[in-house]
Amino acid sequence: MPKGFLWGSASAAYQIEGAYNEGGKGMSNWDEFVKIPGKTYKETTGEIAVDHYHRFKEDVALMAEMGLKTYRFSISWPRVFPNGRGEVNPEGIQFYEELIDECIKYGIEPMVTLYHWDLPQALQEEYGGWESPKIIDDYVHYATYLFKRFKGKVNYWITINEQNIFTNFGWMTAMHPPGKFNQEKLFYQVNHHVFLAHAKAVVAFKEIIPDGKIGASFAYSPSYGLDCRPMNAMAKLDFDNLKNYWWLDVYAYGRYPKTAYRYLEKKGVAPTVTAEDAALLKEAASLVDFMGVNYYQTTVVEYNPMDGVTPFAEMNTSGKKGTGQVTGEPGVYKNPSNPYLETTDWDWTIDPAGLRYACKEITSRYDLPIVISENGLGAFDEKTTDNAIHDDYRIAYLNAHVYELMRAVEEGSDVWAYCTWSFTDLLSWLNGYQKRYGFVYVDRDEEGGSLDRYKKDSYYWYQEVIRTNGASIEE
Ligand code: BGP
Repeated sequence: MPKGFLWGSASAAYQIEGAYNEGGKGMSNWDEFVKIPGKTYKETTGEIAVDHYHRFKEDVALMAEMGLKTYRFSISWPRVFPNGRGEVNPEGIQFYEELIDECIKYGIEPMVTLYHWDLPQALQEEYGGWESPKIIDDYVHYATYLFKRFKGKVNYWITINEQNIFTNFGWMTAMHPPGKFNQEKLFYQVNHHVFLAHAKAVVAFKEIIPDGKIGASFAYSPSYGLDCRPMNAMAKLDFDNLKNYWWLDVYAYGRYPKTAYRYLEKKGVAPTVTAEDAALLKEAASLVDFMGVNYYQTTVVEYNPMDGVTPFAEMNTSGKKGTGQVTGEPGVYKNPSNPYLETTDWDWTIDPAGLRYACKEITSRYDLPIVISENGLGAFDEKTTDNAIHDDYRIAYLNAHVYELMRAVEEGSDVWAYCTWSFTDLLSWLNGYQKRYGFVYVDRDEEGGSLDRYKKDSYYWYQEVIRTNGASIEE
């Protein structure tokens, strides 16, 4: 990889910190949502998570020993502003200051995500959170406070994590807070508010830290058309406009894809865009430094008749292979499985070449540098009696993805960073603690555990990848 390449790992506050009611933290939408029976796997919560709040020094020391170049983590908005705005919580901000200083002490570049889904519950209750445009200024106030506070320490910032996912789960499938079902018009309006919050924060950022780097992280599932039947080729085009470019184009170009907008307008669910909004989105798009990409899998696209499948279906959250179902938009597209690819136990396709595809498409469409802000394998891991974890399947997965990433760089993509999901094991939002992603095993399950840390085989493997700057990757 190019000199200075940022080999990293990523996490999110709610999934690792725990200490949900300590240090003056306010409640988040997730603290409340997980109390609703049936929403999470075996009713798991992040109340303790993997206790990173109390063990961050141990975790960062493990990162340093591995040689990690960057650590991407998120700041919990309600830990910093318990009411969403107003007075800052000194203990909350101190925690992040110490975490950042600890990273810097070891030469690990901190990469901060401002919003990884844990919204102050106070704002949810006051005006419906992202449903109200009022959130834009509250988000910008929060972001601006952090830019000023950590200027000179944090160079890489991510405004929003996976806007496409949290809004879809929050307002369409009811699987994330606020748990609303099939509210399509609201879904697009909420997204518009998120775009404006992102854009305003980017503009403010460039005034405060002009030489810093900022972008959003998108959950990018590149699509493959099922075959060359024109109706399937058209379905792929429509899918891309509605499910990928709807977000990517706004971040990079500052505008919605026209044909998708027209389709949604006809359906009566397009967001209202004022001239002022349009100008702000354009301005921010001219200022973003990179496209953040969370890459896990690709999608197949086929035409879906009017009486075909809907966006609503059972999701595999148990790790029992084959329990996921096909979804789609009636009259437009559906996403059947890919017979050429293996899947994980949670039915996610394993497609290393898709990562190269994603990079190349972003490079040719947007010509922006790329930060791979997440990529990894969720798996059942087993700790042996001598405390080893032989996760050769994870090594194979990551090796193949990094190999393809290196090819994307060779083929012209400007990639700055590669963050695996995740460094330690952590809570999966809907899949409990049994779906593990880390290089470091955390001794806990759905019921609890000692929370002790153990290095997996993949820990030593990544250590070598970093030491050789990718030369140890096998073809
Ligand atoms: C992304 C999220 C992460 C993480 C990851 C793995 O969508 O940004 O927070 O959870 O996916 O997903 P899961 O935990 O569902 O396996």
